[in-house]
Amino acid sequence: MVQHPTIIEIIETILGKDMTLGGFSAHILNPGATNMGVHVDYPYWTMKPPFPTYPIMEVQVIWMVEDFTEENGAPLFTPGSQKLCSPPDLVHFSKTAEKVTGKAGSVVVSHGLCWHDTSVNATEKPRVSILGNYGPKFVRPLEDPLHDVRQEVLERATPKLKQLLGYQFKSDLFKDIQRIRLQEWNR
Ligand SMILES: O=C(O)CCC(=O)C(=O)O
Repeated sequence: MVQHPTIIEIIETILGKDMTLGGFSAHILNPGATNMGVHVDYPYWTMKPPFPTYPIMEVQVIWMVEDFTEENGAPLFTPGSQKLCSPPDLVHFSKTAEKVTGKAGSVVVSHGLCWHDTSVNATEKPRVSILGNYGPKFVRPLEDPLHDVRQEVLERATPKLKQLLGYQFKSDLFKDIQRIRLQEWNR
């Protein structure tokens, strides 16, 4: 899922070809779950505003594991708020946010600076999403995507998957890359 070709094409257009995966997780809104709180995504919430317009620091992908409806906690976004480069304004958000509904298998691709929240799950069933966070390689990922990856998975991983997992930053390899770079620069 993390290397779905259409999604990768969109993200690479925004972040550049050498982006990496900052996190990949399931998000479950159980029946009765209230909204998570309006936010911008990592790493913007660690930074002091005004946030930079460029380079773009994060793109979030929300996979709808089931239908997202008006009632089951579909996310809310304020269109265009990424251009404000500011933390969310709750009053502005409450007046402008729009619920994003869709069929299972649909994907929301959002700029990390776009103000968003989840809504209330007023149904009897959990609402599940899978979240992919992609960022430029110079942003320290919140999770270590390589942590749980078994060796045999790495051995059959595509170059793109290795790149997404930050394989080049594995300490022993990283040293080799740094050494080669240094040689190239000194040539
Ligand atoms: O699960 C969702 O609908 C969105 C969650 C989200 O936006 C987040 O965790 O940043």
